[in-house]
Amino acid sequence: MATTKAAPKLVTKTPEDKTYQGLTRQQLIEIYRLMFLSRRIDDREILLKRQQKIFFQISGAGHEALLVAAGLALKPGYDWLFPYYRDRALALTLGMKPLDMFLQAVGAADDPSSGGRQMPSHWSSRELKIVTGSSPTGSQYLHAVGCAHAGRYFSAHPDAARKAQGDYREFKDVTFHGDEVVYVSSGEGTTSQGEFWEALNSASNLKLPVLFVIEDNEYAISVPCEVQTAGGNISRLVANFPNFHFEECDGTDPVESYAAVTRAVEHIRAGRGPGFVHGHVIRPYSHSLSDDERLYRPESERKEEVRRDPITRLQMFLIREGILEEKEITDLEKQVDQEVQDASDRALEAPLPAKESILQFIYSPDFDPTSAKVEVPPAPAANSSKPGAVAAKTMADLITACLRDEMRRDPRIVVFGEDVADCSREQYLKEKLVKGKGGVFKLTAGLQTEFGPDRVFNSPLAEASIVGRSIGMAVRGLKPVAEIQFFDYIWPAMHQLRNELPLIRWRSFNGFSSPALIRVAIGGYLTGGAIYHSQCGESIFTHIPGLRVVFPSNALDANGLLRTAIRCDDPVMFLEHKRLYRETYGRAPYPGPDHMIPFGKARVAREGSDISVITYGAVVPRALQAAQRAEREHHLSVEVLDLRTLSPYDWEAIAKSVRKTNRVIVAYEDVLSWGYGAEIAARIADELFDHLDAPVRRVAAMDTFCAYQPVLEDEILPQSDDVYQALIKLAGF
Ligand SMILES: Cc1ncc(C[n+]2csc(CCOP(=O)(O)OP(=O)(O)O)c2C)c(N)n1
Repeated sequence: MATTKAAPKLVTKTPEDKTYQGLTRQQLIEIYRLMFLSRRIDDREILLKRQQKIFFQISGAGHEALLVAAGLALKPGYDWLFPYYRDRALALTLGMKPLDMFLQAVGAADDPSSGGRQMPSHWSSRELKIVTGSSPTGSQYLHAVGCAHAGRYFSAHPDAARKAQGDYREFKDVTFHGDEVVYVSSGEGTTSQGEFWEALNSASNLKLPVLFVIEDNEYAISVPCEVQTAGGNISRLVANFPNFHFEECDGTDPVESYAAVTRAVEHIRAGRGPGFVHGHVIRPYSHSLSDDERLYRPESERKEEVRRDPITRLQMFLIREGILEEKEITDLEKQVDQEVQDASDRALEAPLPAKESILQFIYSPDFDPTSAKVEVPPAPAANSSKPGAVAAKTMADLITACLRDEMRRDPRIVVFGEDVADCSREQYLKEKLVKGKGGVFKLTAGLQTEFGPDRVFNSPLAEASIVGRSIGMAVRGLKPVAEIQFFDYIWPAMHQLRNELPLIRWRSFNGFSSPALIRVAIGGYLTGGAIYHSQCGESIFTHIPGLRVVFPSNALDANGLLRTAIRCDDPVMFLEHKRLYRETYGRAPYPGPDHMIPFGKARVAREGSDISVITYGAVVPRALQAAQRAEREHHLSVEVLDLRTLSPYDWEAIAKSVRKTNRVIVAYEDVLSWGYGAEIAARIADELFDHLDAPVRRVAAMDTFCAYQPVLEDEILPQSDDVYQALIKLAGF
């Protein structure tokens, strides 16, 4: 049998100046180096995890080609990025160092992304404008939209970027470029999240410069793409969004990916709208080290995938094109291996975070809204005691007045939410065909007319989007004053409110912050408000570190606290009781444009010496009525303490009052069990036990929902009479 001798391998050197979709030979070598580096960091982390030297691992394996291509198409430190956990190769291409990654993997103090607080692959870098990412899938999409919106805003209003003293602006550097791109990515499984669609909708509608990158490895842990996505291909579903440039490419091929991303980026930089790149990639390792894909993927499928491995494919391409020889590839790989080894060795030696650092950066280290320095009393005219000298204004009036005054003072404030604009179809206003709406409670009426549609605008009916976009805006230095129309409908935004807004600063170790303000109309006593227009639930939010929660009971407090909330450097939830908006109780004259009340300072609404009632919101006037009656009928001297802010709350004032009266009721509108009063009552019992002459009592709503029929509503919600009865009982204990 004749043996056929293998023909000698012919390596035809390509001309040095040949390019591949604009990529030079040198760039292709660099692409290979970055892809290989990314893979090797994954491999090393896997080893370290098996040795129990790190505690979690999730890889970017199989996604490298698409991501290096994306990194090359973007400008480091110029464009903004909201990547997800598989984007290691992107982060490396932009300039993040292997050491930075290993420092996060071991949870070192010097982990630049989070100071040892976040799992590996949760990238963050202020210099590179890689905004701190979280573990929930998809929430980053809305941040990217808000971020792009802010960039657009600052380009149109460059004066707003200026620094100013005395509020959050002192601590926020604003940078922007007219042609910047905001990158955001996820796997194909995450496109099932509503927030993804909300983001596409707004980016499309507003023609925002967002680059959406979908890294489709066909699996979300064990769930394949045809289960996630109707028809199995996300590109087909999104194709009708206007203003987009769409690309679908082989994400294991860096040249094809680079061409696709570059075309999308060109479209975005030219201001024509967002881009969408759907790259088909592979996932050669299981989802994470906690997953074993052999349980749901047969050998045949996994083998087939190996053929598409972007690293081996590019290796072969470089050889075939005569760009590198095998020996040169081996040398390059050795260098990478050494770099990875050195970086991981250094990280393993790195000091761990000090336990004393745990509470750092829950709140702004720069602006303390609880400081007495924040206090500005009402202007003298407002304090005039002459009856009728200054007209008394409602809480609604003074909230609007504060918004208007602050918007005049600070061009970074934008007001948005459902129905908050005067009229989205501006020509109707201009032609004076309509008067304008300005909020379902009319608190933002006239603001669009005065400040224009860039600063006051309606959002789609999507609460997660309102909060998520606010986060992205506030990260960039805007001050979103967003409105949630009814507390009852805050729940679609819960994820953003619990897992994102209050965490941006802490999880990035002060790398980023998001001092957005969320105004929320809350509460019952509406006579017919029923289940879905009467809810309270403030304790759910006071349970979240990092979020300031304010709940004023009267016009003057609402004005002074809202101003502090706006100027503050932390995220704030500002709860406005609907029933108090136009109540006769608690009206006050306009206090001028600078009235500020520090957070965490209660107000003694009524002095007394026999019993303390600790309360807030709409229960304040009810408690005052009960106190007057108890005094009239039983000569009881009741002190009523209005907390004003619920997180932080004024423990000193509570303790002072309880030490004086030795008997205390905590009264609140929400359902009794697990409510805000539980914490206050527990702390009083714990720390003031020696000062108590009777058990701590709570007065609150029944443990049910608020019914429509007023007879039922009255029974369910705590009334003045309930507080009165509790006072009498407690006095007799
Ligand atoms: C909101 C949310 N739900 C569930 C999870 C748990 N989880 C983490 S990753 C993941 C799958 C994501 O799949 P895909 O978006 O396709 O990205 P891939 O991991 O495949 O790159 C799931 C379900 C999560 N992190 N967040």
